[in-house]
Amino acid sequence: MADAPTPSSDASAPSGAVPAGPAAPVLDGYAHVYSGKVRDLYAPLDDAGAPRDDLLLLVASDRISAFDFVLDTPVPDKGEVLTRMSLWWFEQLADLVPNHVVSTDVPDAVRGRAVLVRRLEMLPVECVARAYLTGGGLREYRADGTVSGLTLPEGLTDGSRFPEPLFTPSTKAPEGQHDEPMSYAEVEAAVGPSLAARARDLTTRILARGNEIAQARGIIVADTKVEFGVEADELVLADEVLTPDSSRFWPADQWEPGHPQPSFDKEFVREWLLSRASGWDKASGEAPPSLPDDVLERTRAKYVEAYERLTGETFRPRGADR
Ligand code: Q0N
Repeated sequence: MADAPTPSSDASAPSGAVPAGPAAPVLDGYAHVYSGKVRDLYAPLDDAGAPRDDLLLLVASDRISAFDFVLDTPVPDKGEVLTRMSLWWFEQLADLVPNHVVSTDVPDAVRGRAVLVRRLEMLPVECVARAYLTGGGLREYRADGTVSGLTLPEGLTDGSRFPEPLFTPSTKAPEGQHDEPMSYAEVEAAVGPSLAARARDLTTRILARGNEIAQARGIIVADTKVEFGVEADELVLADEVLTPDSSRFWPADQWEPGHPQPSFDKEFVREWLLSRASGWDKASGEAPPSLPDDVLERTRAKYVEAYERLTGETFRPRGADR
C-alpha cells in the first residue's frame, strides 16, 4: 500500500504497480492521481483547472484480488457495497474517532462507490489490529512464540481468539511488495510516542468495537488494517474501514480454531481457482483465469450478505447506470 500517490502517467512505475482488470475511469473535473489494486484516487480540479490540494476522490472499483493477483473479472456492485459498508462503519465509530469523509455527492459515473474526502498527511504506518491468530501473526507465533514482539501463551493455534485485540503495525510497502512487520518502538521512532500510542489505542478499539457489532450479526472480524491521517495534531480515520478488503471476515457459525477458517467473501473464488476446473496452477506464477459467472454471482451475493447482515439494511444499488 503506497503512502504517496503515484502519478498514473509514471512510465517508470514497476509493472506490478499497474493493476490488471478494469481500468480507472476518466472523470470530468478530476485528475487521476493514483490507482491501487482495487481503488482509484483523483484530485478535484479547481476553477483554473488545477488539482486541489485539500480534497481527494476515493473511488472503489469492482476489482477483486485473490492470491495476490487482481483478477480480470470485476464483481458487480462490489465497489458500491464496500463503499457503503465503510460509510456505515464511519458512523458506528464516530464517537471513537473523526474520519476523512466530506461528501458522497460525486460524479454520476462513480455514484455510490466514491467518496470525497479531506486530503490529509498520512501516518507512514499500516495500523493493523488482530483479534484472532492467523496469517502473518500465526507465522511469527509458530517461529518464536510472539506476535508483533509480544510473548503469548503456548498452545495457541490457527484461529485462536486473543483476550483482546493486539496492535501489530507494519510498514507501507510499495504496491506489489509485501508490508513488513514493524516493532512498536519503530512506530514510535517514525511518528513520535504520542501519535504512536494514540494509533495503537484507536486501532485496537476500532477492531474491538467492530467485533462487538459484527459478531452479534454472525461475522467475525479476525483482523483489520486502518490508515490514519493527521490534522491539527489529531488522528483522523482515512481510507476504508472494516470492509472485507481491509479485514479478514469469517462466518462466525463456522469458527473452529485449529485450521484455516473459510473467508466470508472469497471462499468461492479461492475454491474455484484451486480446483481442477480452473486449470490454474497457483505455483506457476501465471495470472489466474477469468472467473465463471456462477462464481462471480455467488461472490457478489457474499458481499451483499455481509453488508445486509452488518447494517440490517437491504442493499439496493444507487450507483451509476440505474
Ligand atoms: C491516501 N492512501 C492509501 C487508494 C487508497 N484522506 C487521504 N488523504 C491523503 N491521502 C490519502 C487519503 C485517504 N484515504 C490514502 N493513499 C493516499 C490507500 N490507498 C490505497 C490504494 O487505493
